[in-house]
Amino acid sequence: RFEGITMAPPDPILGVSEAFKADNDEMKLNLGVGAYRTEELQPYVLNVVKKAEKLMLEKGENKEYLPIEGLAAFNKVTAELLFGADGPVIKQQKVATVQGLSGTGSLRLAAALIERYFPGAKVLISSPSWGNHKNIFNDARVPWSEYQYYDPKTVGLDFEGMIADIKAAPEGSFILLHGCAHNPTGIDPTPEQWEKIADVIQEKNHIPFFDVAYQGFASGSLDADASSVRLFAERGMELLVAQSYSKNLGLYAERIGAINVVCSSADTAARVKSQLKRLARPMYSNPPIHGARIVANVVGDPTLFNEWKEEMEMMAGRIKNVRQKLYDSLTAKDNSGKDWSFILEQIGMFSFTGLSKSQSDNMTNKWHVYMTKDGRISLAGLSLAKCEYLADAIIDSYHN
Ligand code: PLP
Ligand code: TYF
Repeated sequence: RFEGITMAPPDPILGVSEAFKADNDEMKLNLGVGAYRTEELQPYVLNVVKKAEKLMLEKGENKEYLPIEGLAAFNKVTAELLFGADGPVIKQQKVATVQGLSGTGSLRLAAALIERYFPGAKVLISSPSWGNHKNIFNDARVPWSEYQYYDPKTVGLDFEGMIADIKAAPEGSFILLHGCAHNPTGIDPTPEQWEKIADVIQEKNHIPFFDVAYQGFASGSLDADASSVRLFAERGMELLVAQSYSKNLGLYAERIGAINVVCSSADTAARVKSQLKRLARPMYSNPPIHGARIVANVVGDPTLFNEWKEEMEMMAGRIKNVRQKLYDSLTAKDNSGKDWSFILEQIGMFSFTGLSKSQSDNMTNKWHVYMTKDGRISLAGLSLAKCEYLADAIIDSYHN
């Protein structure tokens, strides 16, 4: 019966951590998975999370089931954080918000909605993108194709290619966009480019579908990191937004996020929400409560909310510091004349180094630096103390 089942390949990102654990070299460095580490390279639980949990314990809250759509207080604050409490779509109640199993589960719910109500519609995914995007749409039986995004020649955005591919997609396609801090490249469109992207999407009657996994974590500002989504929402467009609190609140394992569907009216939003609940029910019945309460408590309390912003700035700041130090070290050590400034232009948790698969293999096999094979490194897993070592590894791998 089960004998015929073959071994599945490891996850290309999470599998890197397993290989890292098995390495006993003292210089080893895990730059694979995108998870924040302190300067001592230890996992970090935010102080506001500990405070919110203490409050929850003191209140003696119960563990009753949540409704299918999740915790009402969470759904309210998560949509407000995204669109702004004064955002027109919030005021007009045009947003259907359902708590999801973090970013991944929320994307999966949106994929199920597309499969059911837009049969045959295609999702366009950036090339490259977060590896799990394709898996999610494959499993939901939603057809997808790619649009040009990364230009290896400039280690920058292929804006012309991106626009051309979005234009060429069948009318009414879903265009998957990273709200900020594009994973894996760290390359985001400029505000002017976002406007042009919105123009083309509107012209073609496409539906923007944002994946927002790094709000506040990319720049340190919740509002700045939501500006792409708000630009589209303020044009009165219908759109989808999946949110995650894995990175910005460090709630990775709590699986807390949401799917937001901006509709043309409050009435439509109510109907869409009812269908999202219908899709969630047979998949997992209802979502977990702990992370939802943490988010609701942190955002709902002005003191905790301010402390959260400070901690986010601290995390974003530490990543910016290692980004700068890595650039400085590469520039000082490398005498080939290569311009490393692309590293400073990228934002968020990752840097796309431009290292090929075999060069990435050299990083791991010779230097014990664990990273994904696409040349992505997580700067969140790097300390100032290790920048020089990493620069040596990168230069050696590049020029060999
Ligand atoms: N989308 C992107 C672009 C990501 O980088 C991630 C990972 O952090 C996610 C979605 C989903 O992560 P999670 O399911 O932990 O919220
Ligand atoms: O890209 C990353 O590293 C993060 C973490 O299945 C992650 O988004 C990686 C793989 C995965 C879930 C999260």
